[in-house]
Amino acid sequence: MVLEKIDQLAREWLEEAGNRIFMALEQVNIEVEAKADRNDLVTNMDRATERYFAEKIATHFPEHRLLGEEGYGEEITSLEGVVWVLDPIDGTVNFVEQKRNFAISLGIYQEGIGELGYIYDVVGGEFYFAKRGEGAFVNDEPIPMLAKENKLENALVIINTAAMHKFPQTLAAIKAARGLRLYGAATLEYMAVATGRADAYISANLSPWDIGAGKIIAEEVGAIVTRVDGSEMVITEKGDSFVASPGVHAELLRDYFR
Ligand code: 2AM
Ligand code: CA
Repeated sequence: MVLEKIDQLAREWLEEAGNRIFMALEQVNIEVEAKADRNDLVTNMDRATERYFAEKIATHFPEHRLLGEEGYGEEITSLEGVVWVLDPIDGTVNFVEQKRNFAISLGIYQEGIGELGYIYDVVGGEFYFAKRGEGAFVNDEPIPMLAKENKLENALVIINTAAMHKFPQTLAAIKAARGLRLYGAATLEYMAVATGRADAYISANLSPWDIGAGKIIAEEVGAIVTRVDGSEMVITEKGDSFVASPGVHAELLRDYFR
């Protein structure tokens, strides 16, 4: 089965890429460049990691395509065939400023369906994985299904500043919640919801590689993933993202976003 082969190699490559990133953190020569704006950074390690995957995929699976942040893959607008959706470093600002709280993110899509998801928090030592229909895991321990009936008043919510600007009603939602948390890496914010450390994550302006793996893993434990208005989130299109446990998703949608 091709998915088994992909899984075996993806794990090897993620481990190797994680080791290289870990070693790079010890050295002083991380080269940082701003892309679109001063929050949007890229380093030599983002590029080296994506290039490493691009070469491995081309060698082992020449018919597969890569959709990656740093442009070593192809222009992709449809998810025909097998597509590797990769963010070599999600949370690059954290990588540069904190040397932690970043992750490698890889989602495997086959004919548009998310089959395998991996998020590797290299410094935190947490390896999140899900296979569609077979559950989600962190370091091989099953992640429990999310409680269905949580309420906003008991919920921690994660809402990024772009979403606060775009959706002013988020401020009232934060006030109604138990508290606000921000981590600065979309993948780890998705995993905070998947593991119940937060109940909702709302973000504007995410790209396919920010959400490709997170969606697969979060949905596998019963999280609801949509756009902020509740419509379907098509991962090939850039835009806003709203992931939450079922009760909190329904309450936020009903009272604030519809
Ligand atoms: P990145 O580190 O891979 O760029 C917080 O900034 C989160 O939003 C991170 O997951 C970051 O991913 C993502 N993000 C997406 N587009 C961004 C942009 N233009 N500037 C800053 N962060 C962005
Ligand atoms: Ca990135």
